[in-house]
Amino acid sequence: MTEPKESTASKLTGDTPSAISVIELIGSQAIEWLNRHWTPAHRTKAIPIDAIRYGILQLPIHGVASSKSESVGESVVVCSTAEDRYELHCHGGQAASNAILSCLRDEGIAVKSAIESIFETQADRIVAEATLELLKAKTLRTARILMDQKRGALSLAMAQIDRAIERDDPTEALRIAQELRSWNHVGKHLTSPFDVLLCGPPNVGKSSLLNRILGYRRSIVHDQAGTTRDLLVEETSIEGWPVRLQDSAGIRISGDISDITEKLGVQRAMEASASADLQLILVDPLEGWTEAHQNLLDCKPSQSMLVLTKADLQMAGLSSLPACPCISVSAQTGDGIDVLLKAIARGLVPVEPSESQAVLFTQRQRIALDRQFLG
Ligand SMILES: Nc1nc2c(ncn2[C@@H]2O[C@H](COP(=O)(O)OP(=O)(O)OP(=O)(O)O)[C@@H](O)[C@H]2O)c(=O)[nH]1
Ligand SMILES: [Mg+2]
Repeated sequence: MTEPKESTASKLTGDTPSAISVIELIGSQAIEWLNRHWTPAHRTKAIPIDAIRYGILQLPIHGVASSKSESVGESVVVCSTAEDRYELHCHGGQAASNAILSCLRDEGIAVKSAIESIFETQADRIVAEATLELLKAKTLRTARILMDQKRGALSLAMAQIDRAIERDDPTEALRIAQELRSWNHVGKHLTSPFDVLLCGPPNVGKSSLLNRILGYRRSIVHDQAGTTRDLLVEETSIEGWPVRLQDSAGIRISGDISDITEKLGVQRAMEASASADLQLILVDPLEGWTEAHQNLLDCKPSQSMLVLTKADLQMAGLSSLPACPCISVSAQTGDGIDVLLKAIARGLVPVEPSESQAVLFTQRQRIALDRQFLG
């Protein structure tokens, strides 16, 4: 005889104050507990699957109440989402959810964190991982891709690889794996941002452009060269992709630099250039293309974009620029900023995964796939 599975409860919503908290109750004890404590506004106590019922939950003030006067009533909406599975929607303050959870705990229902509960109740590990990552998604665009994985796109692709290996068809298995890997540059950034660096010589307008993209004055702007000394980092989203935008110290050829703070700032900027997913090399048309620009481009030729700044000053166009995507902007008027944002998005993700496209989205999944093809 198999042991009956323990009944569990977990709070699905976070701990910050909100209008509503949601507690999930799973297992055979759930309905027994509801019948003891919950009085529906309807005459019937039945809660069919997918139905939504309003009622009052009578909770003990301290421990188990022996009379109604030692208990408090909480308005709760109960939904049954599957057999022996219920959601309780109560008031959002800590008091209501804590009272419900401690009553459940006192009456033998195991209270678990939402994460523990997701992994215990979801047989498909990838779907459980997608549920977790979805909680961290900051944009609709990335949430849409994770939602596809939660609905089974990646699990299906992994099952197809397993079946191909079983029927001794390594070519097909490898084809599916290569297709999956071709989306890794997107999958790695569904919850952690792309690094986009603004770099170039002093005074080209890096800080002004950062402020214009963010929409507020995050960085100090001044006509004195060498205003920004340290790396300044701010998270935002560009065309629905999460981005860590970095403003850097103006880069000059190190032989010209005597100030130690400036030297360290330039060093940081060069390190950031090496690790950036995309660098925007800013060029002031009045100053033109310099050796410092060339050094930055040489560091990352395929992940660089040139940005001609101060377009409002209407200086003569530059003729001797390297062959590289180039956009003209004015941080002062905003001209060209929309075009630049679209170009950044295209530079980071040239093609977006189509609907239901399988995408590996955790390090564990990428390693697991690689291991399948070792040996
Ligand atoms: N007319 C005009 N001036 C601009 C524009 N962008 C920046 N500037 C001016 O250029 C000067 C330098 O701007 P910053 O944004 O501080 O330049 P930076 O590249 O961050 O400079 P450092 O931090 O010193 O390396 C300031 O006087 C800005 O007002 C622009 O689009 N149009
Ligand atoms: Mg600056």
